[in-house]
Amino acid sequence: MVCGLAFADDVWPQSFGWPMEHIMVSMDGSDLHAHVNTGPDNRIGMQRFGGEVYSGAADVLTETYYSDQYGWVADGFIDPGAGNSIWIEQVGATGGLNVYEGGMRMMRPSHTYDPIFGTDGSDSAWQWSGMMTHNWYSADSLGEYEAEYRIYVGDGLGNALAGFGEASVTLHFVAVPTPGGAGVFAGVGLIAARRKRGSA
Ligand SMILES: [Cu+2]
Repeated sequence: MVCGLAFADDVWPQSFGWPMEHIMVSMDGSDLHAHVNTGPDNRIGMQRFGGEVYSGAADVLTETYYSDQYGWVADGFIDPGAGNSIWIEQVGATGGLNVYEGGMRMMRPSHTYDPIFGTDGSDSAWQWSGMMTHNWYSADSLGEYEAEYRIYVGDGLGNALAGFGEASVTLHFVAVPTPGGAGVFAGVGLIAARRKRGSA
């Protein structure tokens, strides 16, 4: 039988990081605010699960270090006005950090896994639905990564609208070997070396 979209033996990327780390976005009149509890000293870990091959469009995460722990969440009621949207633009990121569109963590088979935020030539701005969205971050190499965002009110095409405040937030990641796997100590050494170089 060849019909059906999901099969029992489908393999989806793992949502291993708990609790969820929410980027809280709120609107106060015409002003936007964004808040996240992580920083350079408590980064979100990205892990690779060697040998797992992910189904469908999720294959973009196969053999990469990845995480969907960060999620965009509306804190209270957000009303950007009829026809307008909240847009999130990636204004800077460490080279080698890729982002793919996710959604609710329980709905992994329905995520698009489309490249966003400049990944693979995509637009740097992403139209947020306002629903909890956990995008997938991934990298091919161990190390520390950051991504900086501007959150603004735009029209349906992403053009920023005057009269609204903007917000910014920076997300912090570290790609680490999967616990229990070989090479844990080598990985830690590599991360320490990178940090030292970055602070020089
Ligand atoms: Cu969430």
